[in-house]
Amino acid sequence: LMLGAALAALSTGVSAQTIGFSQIGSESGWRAAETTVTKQEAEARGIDLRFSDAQQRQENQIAAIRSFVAQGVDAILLAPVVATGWDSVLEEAKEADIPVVLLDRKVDSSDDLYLTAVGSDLVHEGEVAGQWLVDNKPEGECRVVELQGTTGSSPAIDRANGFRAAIEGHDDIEIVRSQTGDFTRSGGKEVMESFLQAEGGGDNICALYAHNDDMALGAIQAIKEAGIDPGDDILIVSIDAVPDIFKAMADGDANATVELTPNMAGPAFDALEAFMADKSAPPKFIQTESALYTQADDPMAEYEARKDLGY
Ligand code: GYE
Repeated sequence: LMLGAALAALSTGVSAQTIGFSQIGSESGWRAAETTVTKQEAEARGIDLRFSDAQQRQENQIAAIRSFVAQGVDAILLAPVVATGWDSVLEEAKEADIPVVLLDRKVDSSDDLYLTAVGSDLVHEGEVAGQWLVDNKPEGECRVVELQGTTGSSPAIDRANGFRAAIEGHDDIEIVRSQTGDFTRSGGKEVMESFLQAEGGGDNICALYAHNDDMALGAIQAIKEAGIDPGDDILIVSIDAVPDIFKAMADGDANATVELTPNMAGPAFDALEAFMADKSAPPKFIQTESALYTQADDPMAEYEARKDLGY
């Protein structure tokens, strides 16, 4: 009888959903929090989440998606490491009638190859960071160094463009060096060391713009080790709002960050549930908020509010 009931539940689709999640890796504190939150959201909703960590490699993500399709999952979440090269595998999922929801990064593929994309306005984040610098830079010429995210990823492309748009027309602000730190702390530290060396120290650098907080935190360490005062001698503006950047702000070592919620899965699962219930199509882009935080915003309170969230 119990087996019969279980089979009936399966055949009527009452059984829990199975959703595959192809995650990029664990390059940043933000990424780790997104993974934690996604697992928690799935558990709270009774979703059987199949998690795959691609360790930063697109080929691993493509293999994971193919495996999810072969397993016949009900839906797929994809955080795409780079923007290009997804057409074929997204077509395969579409052929198999498996909806794909993009998380936090965008793809260059046509938008009929995925159900929806949950994420922030990545260009706007760069603009907010750039505008903060325009409003807060010291008098006179300001030479900026930039730590970019993973090459070819949509946040690296969009955050670079947004920042440039914000400083355009401000002739006293100039980006003098720009290099990828791959969204990691170690990358940020290493590249900042090379920036300082190439600039003959920190005297000629007015500000650092980092495409995420982790790179900023690595750079802060490099700046301190060079005997320079981050947050004062070199202004630091970055993106994500991870707990440690608030600590750095409280210490006066960092100046501003733009918040990115790690909860992309909540809106993604909501959209999938509605779609599966009655095929109602969500908008192609579900946008999360991008709030600016500075040293004036009680950074220790912000740290406390986030420190247990899986970062
Ligand atoms: O800002 C960074 C991460 O894809 C928007 O990826 C995301 C970025 C996030 O590793 O910390």
